[in-house]
Amino acid sequence: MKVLEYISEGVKHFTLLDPDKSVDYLKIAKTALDAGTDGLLVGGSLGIPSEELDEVVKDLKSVAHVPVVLFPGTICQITPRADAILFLSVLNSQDPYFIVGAQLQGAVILAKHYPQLEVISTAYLLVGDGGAAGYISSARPIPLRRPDIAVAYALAARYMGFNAVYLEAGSGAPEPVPTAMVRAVRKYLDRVLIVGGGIRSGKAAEEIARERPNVIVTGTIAEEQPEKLGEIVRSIRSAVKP
Ligand code: 1GP
Repeated sequence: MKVLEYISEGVKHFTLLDPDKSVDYLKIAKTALDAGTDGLLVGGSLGIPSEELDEVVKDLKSVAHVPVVLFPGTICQITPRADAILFLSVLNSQDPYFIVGAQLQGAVILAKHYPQLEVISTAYLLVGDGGAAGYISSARPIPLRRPDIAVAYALAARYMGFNAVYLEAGSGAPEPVPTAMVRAVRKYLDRVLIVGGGIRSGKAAEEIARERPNVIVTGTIAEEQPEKLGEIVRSIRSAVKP
């Protein structure tokens, strides 16, 4: 099954592993897999050498029975060992490089060298704090109280043909993407919706899951309080139980 198809069904939990931050990525991944995470995202705002990324993804693939998906912060974060890549365009960046510049460089690498890698075109929208991703990509984050602006961007992404929209509060953000914003975007978006950033509790994950995004991503919690991952995964499952 293609990864896009897999994430289109239900509400899944993905664990973000940032190899630049976590030396213990394999340990974190195993904890997340034991907790029942549905997939692993690999990447971060700052790069690591591509040979290292290759090794990281190889290691993760050896333990994971779920998809391993690239979440590149730079064009160096591409390896054919992953199952898919979120081909990100930061639609609310003020710098064309992050909207289409890096993408044209990355597209050539993908087409020439790794045509087998599944590509999931993703409109990446920074919200609220925006974190390191927002800072580095020169984004003008969507204010937390303006779900209408998020909807406008999501509609633009849909009409532009993106496979997915990713609402990102930023890694370690003080608060997650507001549920009202997720609800508003879900209402208009008939594509994959991914939500992440600042989710630290089962309650926060459950509230977001009730709005039926397709993927909820947590990263920091896996590094700082891995014991909470089980609670987060269970909360998502119980929120969407028929
Ligand atoms: C993925 O950046 C997030 O979208 C991860 O955020 O580290 O705050 O969980 P946290």
